[in-house]
Parts: sequence; structure tokens; C-alpha cells
Amino acid sequence: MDLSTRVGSVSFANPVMTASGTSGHGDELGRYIELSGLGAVVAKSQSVHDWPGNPAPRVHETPSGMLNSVGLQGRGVSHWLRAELPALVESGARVVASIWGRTVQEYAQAAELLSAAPVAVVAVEVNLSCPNLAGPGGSRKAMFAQDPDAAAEAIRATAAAGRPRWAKLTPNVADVVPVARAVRDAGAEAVTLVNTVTGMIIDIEERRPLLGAGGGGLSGRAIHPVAVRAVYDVHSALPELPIVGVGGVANGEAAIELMMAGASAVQVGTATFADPRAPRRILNEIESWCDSRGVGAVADLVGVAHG
Ligand code: RRO
Repeated sequence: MDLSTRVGSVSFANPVMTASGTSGHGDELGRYIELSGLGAVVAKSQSVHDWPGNPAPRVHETPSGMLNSVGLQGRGVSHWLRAELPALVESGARVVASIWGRTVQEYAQAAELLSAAPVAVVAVEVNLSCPNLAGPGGSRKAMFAQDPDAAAEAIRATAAAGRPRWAKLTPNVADVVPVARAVRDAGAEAVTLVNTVTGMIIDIEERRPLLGAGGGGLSGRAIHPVAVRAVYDVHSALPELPIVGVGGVANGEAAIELMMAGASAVQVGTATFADPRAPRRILNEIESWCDSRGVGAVADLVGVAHG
């Protein structure tokens, strides 16, 4: 069985990655699974600054999913390079870094810091779509990925990272295709589809929002069809643009669905909260599914749902 795949210029031994922010800095999962056996480990988004994140509670289970308002907590790119990345590299994992910024300049600074990363960091996800960044006075702030021009500007600013950039986009737009086109034209080699869907839970006894920050981002099985649709639409409009699919990949079938919609690889996030071995299990399930259907190379499935 040939499980290998490519995302633009980067080849991976198999199509299963972790999703950014869902397994700490990645090495925590190493207690449960061989990280070098995954396609890649995608790290938590880091900015140029040390950032405290949002008030607790930050996560809550929902029907078929989870709502989070972590709020981009992180010690910053430099700390990540120095203190978190070495264990991941030591594990033999291939690493995809992730960066964010409040401004275009901060994206540029984060990318510059990343240029010092070792070769195990094979790509950089540029997170343009965190739902949990407040504006002045706690107001909702538009995401870069909600505007094609803003998204393109942030991507152009990150060229200094010196490795392929994947733009992580939001499903919280009327149409993700113009944003995907804009980031591609600005230099993104691939897009990661999708980040979480904005949501909220009200604690009815307390009569106020349950999460400390108010709203949050919905992930897990509940958003899988949203991810499939975004991947399908972008692959349909921009068939040459590589896509990494993410959203509710809880089993092999969900991964295969995203690949058939047009994703060259998939990321597993919320499923690891219930089962830290989920990425490995899902890879095994993909392999068995292909085996039982006579599919000799998993990459042959990419985009087949388009006929
Ligand atoms: O940290 C977060 O709150 C967070 C991020 Br950076 C993101 O991209 N998506 C999300 O649901 N939460």
C-alpha cells in the first residue's frame, strides 16, 4: 500500500497529520503514538510575542464536538524554537510550524524568527483564522481570512519563513474560494481548510456565556460536512491548489471523504481529546479501507469525488 502524498513541494510518508493547537506542542502525544509514523505534527500557533490567551473556562464539550476559546496562548516563536521544538525533532517527527499575528507586521516578524528553524520544519501554516482574538475592549475582531486582501497581505508578509507556507482559512465566510485564490496569488503553496466555526454556549443557570471569553470556535464531528464543502468548493475552483483538510476527522472514512473532496492530506484534532491514539488509528483505518477496495495508492483518491 502506497500511503505517500504530496502537499505542493513537500512529500509526506502518509496523509495523516495532527491539527494545530490540539496536542500541546506535539511531543505530549509521543507518549501514546510514534510521532515519526505520522505524516507530520502541526504545532500550536505562535506569534512574535508571549501571549497569555483567554480566561477560563476555555474548552467545553458540545453535541458531536467541542467549543474552545484558548485565545492563542503561547510563549512565542523564539521560545517554541528553543524549548518546545527540540523534543519534537528528537522524536523523528516531521514538523509543520504555525504562526499568527495581530498585524501584518507581526506576521512578518514571526516568519523571520521561523527562518532559523531546523530542516525538520518542512512547512509553515500561517493561521489567518483564529476565532478567539478580541478587538479593543473585547469586541469581535475580523479574521484576516475573512477578507481576501487582508489575507493576501499577511501571506505576502511571511515569505521570510523560507519554507512552503500553507494558509489556514476560516469557514466563517460566505465563500472561501476568493480567499483561497488571494492567498495562492500572494505566495501560499497550499491552503488548510478549515479552522473552527464560531459558536457559543449559554450557561442557563448562570444566564451568561459559559466560556470565559464569551464565544469560541466549534470543532469536531459537528463541523465535518462544513470542512468537506469548503475543500470541495476550493478544489473545484482551483484544482491545482494543494489542500490540507481538517474538521471532524474522527475516523478513516472521514479522512477519505476529505481526500475525495480534494484534500491531499488531513489533520486530526478534536478526536485526539477523546483518544490520543486517534491519528495513528485513523491512518490504520485509511490503510484498511484502501486495502479492502483495491486502492493501491492513497494519493489516487485526491479529488475523485469531482468525477
Ligand atoms: O487559540 C485559539 O483559541 C484557537 C486558534 Br489559534 C485557532 O486557530 N482556532 C481555534 O479554534 N482556537
